[in-house]
Amino acid sequence: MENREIARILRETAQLLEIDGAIIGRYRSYEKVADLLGNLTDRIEDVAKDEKKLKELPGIGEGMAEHIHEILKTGDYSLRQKLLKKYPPTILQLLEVPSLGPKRVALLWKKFKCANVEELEKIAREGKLRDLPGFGEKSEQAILKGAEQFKNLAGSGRVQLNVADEESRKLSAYIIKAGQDVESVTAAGSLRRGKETVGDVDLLVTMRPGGDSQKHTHAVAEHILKYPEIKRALAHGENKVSVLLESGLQVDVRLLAKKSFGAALLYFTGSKQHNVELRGRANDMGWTLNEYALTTLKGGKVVARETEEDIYAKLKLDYIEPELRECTGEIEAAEHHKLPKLIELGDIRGDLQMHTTASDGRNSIEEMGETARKLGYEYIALTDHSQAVTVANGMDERRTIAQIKKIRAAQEHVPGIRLLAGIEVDIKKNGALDLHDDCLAQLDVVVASVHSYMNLEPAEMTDRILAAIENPYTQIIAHPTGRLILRREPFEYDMEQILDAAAKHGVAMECNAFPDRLDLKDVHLRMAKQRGVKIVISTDSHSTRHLSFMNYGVLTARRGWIEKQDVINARPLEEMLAALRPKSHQAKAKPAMRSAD
Ligand code: DGT
Ligand code: CA
Ligand code: CA
Ligand code: ZN
Repeated sequence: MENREIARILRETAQLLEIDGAIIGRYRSYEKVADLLGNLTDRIEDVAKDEKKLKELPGIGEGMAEHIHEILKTGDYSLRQKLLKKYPPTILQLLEVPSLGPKRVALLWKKFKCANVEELEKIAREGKLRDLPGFGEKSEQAILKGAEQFKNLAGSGRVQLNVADEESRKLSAYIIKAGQDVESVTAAGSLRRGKETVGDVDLLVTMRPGGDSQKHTHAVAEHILKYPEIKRALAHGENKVSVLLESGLQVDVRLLAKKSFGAALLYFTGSKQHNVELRGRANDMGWTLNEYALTTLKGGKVVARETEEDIYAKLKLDYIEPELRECTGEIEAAEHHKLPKLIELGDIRGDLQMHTTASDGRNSIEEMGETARKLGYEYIALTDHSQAVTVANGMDERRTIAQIKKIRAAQEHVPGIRLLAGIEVDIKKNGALDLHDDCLAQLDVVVASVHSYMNLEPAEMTDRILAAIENPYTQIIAHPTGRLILRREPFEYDMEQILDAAAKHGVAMECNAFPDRLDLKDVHLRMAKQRGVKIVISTDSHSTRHLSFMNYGVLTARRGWIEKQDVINARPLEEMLAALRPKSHQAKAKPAMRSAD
């Protein structure tokens, strides 16, 4: 069982307990362990084999250890099941509606037996909420808006890219084990295109020549249906199996002959709109394109089908990477040999945002450095939070200076990778940075970002970010729109104006690779590139495990047509430092300031 799955069960238990009116200490203990699992490097399933190690983890005592064993053994937790008999499972949805918390959800249940978002909307529209204790007309409106947001976000039935990716890898590894007849398992659909959320996973399974008879295909389908993490089978045809996994994710598996793999991969990768354009083009050339092959209109003679490259070439197009297949000009670019040469994971030379135990990270400077070195990086910046972010134990000037010293000292113990002293300095409500200039001047990398007052009016938010960009110490704006995928909408502001200012002042924009963020997103990255804004792809890691999220940032950047030359941290150390907004600039902008280095 994955940590994420166990964390979900514990978190739901905590939420149900809170709705049920349990005392705070009781449900918080479940929440704390759920948080812990989210950041744990090791699989708890492995840790739990050693009772002593399990109980050494913070927050896990005798009782909690027993609960974890129960979950590992049964795949569920009896207390959660018991509570779910008392309340409908959909009541957990209500907790994800912005402006509703457990107390209000409990009240809604008590008064109206309301346990899902549709009922909530109905009650709110009928004006029945405003008279409840602690509600009022204003919160009724807020709840209606929240319900709408929920339907676009958490209630959309989509999952984050990393969740789909991990589930897809696990299932693929299982299918490969079906035996000799399976040659390959490939993810298609939105997952292959690297979309930030995935509706369902599309897997293509090719059979070895000779092993692709109906009998063999049938055996593979039977094997797939025995996958332990299936909640239920949705469809089971001759060449297609659709299943719903325990995690709630749907997977469509298609079994096909190797000879038409290219045509099938092209078709099932999509996007639908890209396919429509390709089919139109094929028709204009006197051919027809479907999931089996590109063939002549008359006579049905096969023109191409084995590889995507073949098919694109016959259509007189350069090969189009999956991330670009969104029908936003890629076909025209392919026709005129104008496609970008997209950034690749292997181009990345360092990571410029991560946290350590100095603020809200789980690992030390040395541990982060060591893991990054193993990933093959030349440099990293350690960027803990500044004081305004109190929930994350942000650092004031004194602690920041001490942290710089610690990073310099840690360098001795971590050879082979350069440890840069950085900060993720908070952008305050008025746009000022959260630390004194003379403190900021001593840092190698200054990353600035918003963590509070996220609902300002667009004009005020634009001015706030503009002020941060105009501050001569700001080098990178991190997670610029603040969105949390499927959970929180982006800030509203004038993106074009912000990007123009970033270009003018030489401030880089981050593509935050943390899969909950992916911020800037693809469309904004493309806008940034068109303005010559420099891009940084950083993981915003809070543990060593998160450092490998870089992959999702790169996918997002590729969807934004980003090339190696656009990305600062695809450059060697000295060039990267030279590409950051210069420190000399700071001295010039503020003549009274003496640079500290
Ligand atoms: P998703 O699952 O909502 O994240 O997005 P996709 O793009 O994976 O969409 P999905 O799973 O419905 O279909 C996978 C691909 O299969 C899609 O990108 C294009 C292709 N496809 C599916 N149905 C149709 C169709 O009716 N017409 C065309 N042209 N292509 C289709
Ligand atoms: Ca799909
Ligand atoms: Ca599908
Ligand atoms: Zn942040």
